[in-house]
Amino acid sequence: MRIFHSEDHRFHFPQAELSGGQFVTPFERPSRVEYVLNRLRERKLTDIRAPEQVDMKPVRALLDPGYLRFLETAWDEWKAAGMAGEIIAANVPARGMHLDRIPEYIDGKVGYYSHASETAITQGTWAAALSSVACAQTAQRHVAAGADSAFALCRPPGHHATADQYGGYCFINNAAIVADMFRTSGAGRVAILDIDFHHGNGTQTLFYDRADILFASLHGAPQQTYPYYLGYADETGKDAGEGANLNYPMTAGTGYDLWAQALDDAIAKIADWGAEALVVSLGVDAYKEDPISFFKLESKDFTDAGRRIGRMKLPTVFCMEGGYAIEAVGVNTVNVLEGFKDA
Ligand code: Q9C
Ligand code: ZN
Repeated sequence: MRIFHSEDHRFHFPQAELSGGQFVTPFERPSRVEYVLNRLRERKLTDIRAPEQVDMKPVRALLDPGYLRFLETAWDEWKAAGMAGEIIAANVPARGMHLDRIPEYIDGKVGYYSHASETAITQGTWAAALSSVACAQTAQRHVAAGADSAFALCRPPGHHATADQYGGYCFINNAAIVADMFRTSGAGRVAILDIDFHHGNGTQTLFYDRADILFASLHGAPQQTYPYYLGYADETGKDAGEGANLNYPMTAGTGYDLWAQALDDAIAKIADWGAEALVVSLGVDAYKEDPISFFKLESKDFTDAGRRIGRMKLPTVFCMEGGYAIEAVGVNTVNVLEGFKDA
């Protein structure tokens, strides 16, 4: 399996994340990628390439132009306004306030274009986010050209980002861009299977009313964990997209038996629906030792999950999402890829 990776992810290395009322070293940190690369090499998965240049056309086709301009210019505006620290949202348009008037001042724009305040924007965030998109896009082109699969080692991750909001460590939704590119490059129906511990609210929202892209997500129940305000089982899609959104929320302590049942159900529904290509939002934070999650998957379970996904025999792009048990992130991620290849 070919792997796409850019060193430019390092441009995004915020110093702080707001967690439990304190600023801590962000869970989503550059070293996560090193653990994945080391494990890939250990397992002789060495076809690791730099991505081609980012193609902004598919990005602009899916995302809000004002949001993209915001991401590109936020740091300069923040500095010009005399702010001393990293960009952290301190205000959001809450219930009863305007969602239709975008503030001019950067502090107001930051809240308008975010859905959570744990995620900092820094000087290099835009460059890193574009390099992450470039990895995903190059993987998509490789598979569209006939390869059976590819792994985009995306960082920063993407599945929490919508057309006009960042948060949950995500800025640009890599997996969504890949799915939409599969449509443009000829696939009639594309499925996105999101196995990250957190609900892929951004991906769901982007495709909620679309009949051509199915979204299925296995995740911690929103009553109990981030992103809290989306991810319930009764969110099934709307208008033409009705029936093309599948949520599998599961409660704290869920182990592989129940999780794999949800996976099998999602896989069967994706096959019945007639997907011609598959995008996997590959987070490994369902792991039992993950510091911010509550499922109980073991490392070998990721191999088994990869095998089940591989049995679908669909052209597949894996996009890296979360996983914060730093040293195990490499093993668990590569286990999915190896299980997939073994299927
Ligand atoms: N006190 C992804 O896995 N909440 N994002 C963190 C820590 C945000 C996860 C809570 C979690 C975001 C891509
Ligand atoms: Zn996650």
